[in-house]
Amino acid sequence: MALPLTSTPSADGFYMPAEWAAQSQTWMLWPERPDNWRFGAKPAQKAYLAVAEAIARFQPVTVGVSADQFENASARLSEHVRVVEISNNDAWVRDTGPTFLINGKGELRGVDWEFNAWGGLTGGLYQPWNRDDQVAQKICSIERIARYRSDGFVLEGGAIHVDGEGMLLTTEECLLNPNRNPHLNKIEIEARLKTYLNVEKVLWVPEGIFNDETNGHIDNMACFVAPGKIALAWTDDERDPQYQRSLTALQYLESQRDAKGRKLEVTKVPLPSPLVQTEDEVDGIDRAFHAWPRRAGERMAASYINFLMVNGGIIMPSFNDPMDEIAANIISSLCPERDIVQLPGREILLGGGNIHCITQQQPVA
Ligand code: KQY
Repeated sequence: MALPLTSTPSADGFYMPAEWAAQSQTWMLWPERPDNWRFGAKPAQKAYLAVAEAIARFQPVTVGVSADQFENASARLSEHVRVVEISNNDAWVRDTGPTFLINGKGELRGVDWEFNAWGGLTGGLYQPWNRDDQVAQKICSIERIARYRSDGFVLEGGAIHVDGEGMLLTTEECLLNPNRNPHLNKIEIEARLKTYLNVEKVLWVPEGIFNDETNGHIDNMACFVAPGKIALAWTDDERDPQYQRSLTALQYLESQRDAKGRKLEVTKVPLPSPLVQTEDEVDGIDRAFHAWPRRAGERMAASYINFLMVNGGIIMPSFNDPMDEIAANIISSLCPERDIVQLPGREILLGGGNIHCITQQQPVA
């Protein structure tokens, strides 16, 4: 086994590029656990398959699959998608896969973040998570790239966004939650982010989307769409618990400058009307002691911001809501050079995330 590097990305001149930088492929994992995905994960598998095939129209895709599901996934996915065996505890490669780094000299490396299932034994979503914690190492090994391991520092890829020009966007709600790194304060966490991702400045949005089971991942709330430009999840409904969260984020972001001194330009992207889990949906999920229980009537953290950039395109969720088209038009106006592909996002949302959470871009070195 290749041991992790003992140096750091910033010392070695490696950094995380923006999502709009050229990509060589996208990684996904295949969903199967019946205590998170209803009806034995069959509807979720269809939704993931649609995402994989949509991405494959733009660039190569690799899907990691457990041994048990290898035949099934291989038979269902088209010949445009590579299938490899990667055991896992669930299918959120944004959080369990590596964060890929480049050095501008043709080299690629990965950061293998310590993972604790979004909160470990204090609010984490399931246990064990040991296989999830090995996903990044396995992907780096398949790609034959060196990796940095962040032992002692828990992070998920969905908790960060970067502009590739020195800026990192995150939320206090997630990164300062004592269920991630209780031994570190804000300054120490910021120092780790700078070391592992080689960024100069960290933007701390106070909170993410209301009732997000990741403790407010930024990838559901706001993202860079270009240098100096941010898209932010928004509601005009002052009675919605999301309103104050989005307003505080807007006021904070509009008061900030980026690492190049640019004033940030923030565009509001409306949320769909509040979506709740139905009794039927919850009924299809296996009850299990070691998994987060789902309840009918509970609001889900639906957001159009949870989209993925691919070469020449954007793959974003729709929710069968009048805002679907409005949100797609706004994202299209922010990224006019990209084709927008909207895919039904509810089935993925039922598992606790969306398209950005189930994908991981690998940049061109
Ligand atoms: O938001 C993400 N990056 C992942 C969501 C994970 C939810 C697990 N049930």
